[in-house]
Amino acid sequence: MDERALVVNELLTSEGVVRDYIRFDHRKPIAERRFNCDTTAGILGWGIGAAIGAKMGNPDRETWCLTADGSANFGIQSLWSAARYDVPIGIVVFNNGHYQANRLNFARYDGRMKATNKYIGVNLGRPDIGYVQLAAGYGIEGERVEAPEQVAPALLRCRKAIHEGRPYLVDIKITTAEYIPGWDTTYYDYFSVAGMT
Ligand SMILES: Cc1ncc(C[n+]2csc(CCOP(=O)(O)OP(=O)(O)O)c2C)c(N)n1
Ligand SMILES: [Mg+2]
Repeated sequence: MDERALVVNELLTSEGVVRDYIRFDHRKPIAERRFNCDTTAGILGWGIGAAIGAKMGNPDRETWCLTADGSANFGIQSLWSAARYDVPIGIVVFNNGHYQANRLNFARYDGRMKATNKYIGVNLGRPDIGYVQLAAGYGIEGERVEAPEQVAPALLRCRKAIHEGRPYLVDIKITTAEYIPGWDTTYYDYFSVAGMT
């Protein structure tokens, strides 16, 4: 990542990655250093659009959007603007297949979901959202990563694409943060409307 990169971070439970792996030298003015764009509001779905705006305002700066999977899905149509106006941003989806922040909050609430080990509304596994296919639908290149050794080559291809002037999306399957032993993370509140007739 460039020393003056703009990092738009919509990571929720994966946010520690930004603190652990990306350096921000706060002694320098923002114009001269890497900048972490975050929100204090906790609203989701703004990340990709914000990265597009950040890049439009700073065409000379390498720009990355690090977004969680649920959050990406909330604002995925912003890819249209990236495609339409050739906005070369790197989008990295931290895809844990869950609304993990909500699962953790439900666990902390210590109510019926925790007692029954059935957490409703938080497993995003069916359908397994194809972010690469979504990007392709907007004419944006991308790839899915399912093993650790695939991460670095994928990010290098992403960086190459954005330096060549094209947006690029990397969909990385990750494990859930703060996993509690014994958790049934496969359960979800399934019903089929088609099956009701
Ligand atoms: C617009 C909006 N809708 C709903 C929420 C509630 N909410 C907070 S965290 C969260 C789950 C986020 O899931 P994901 O983006 O995949 O991140 P993870 O928790 O898995 O790290 C949701 C739905 C919100 N913050 N903003
Ligand atoms: Mg998630």
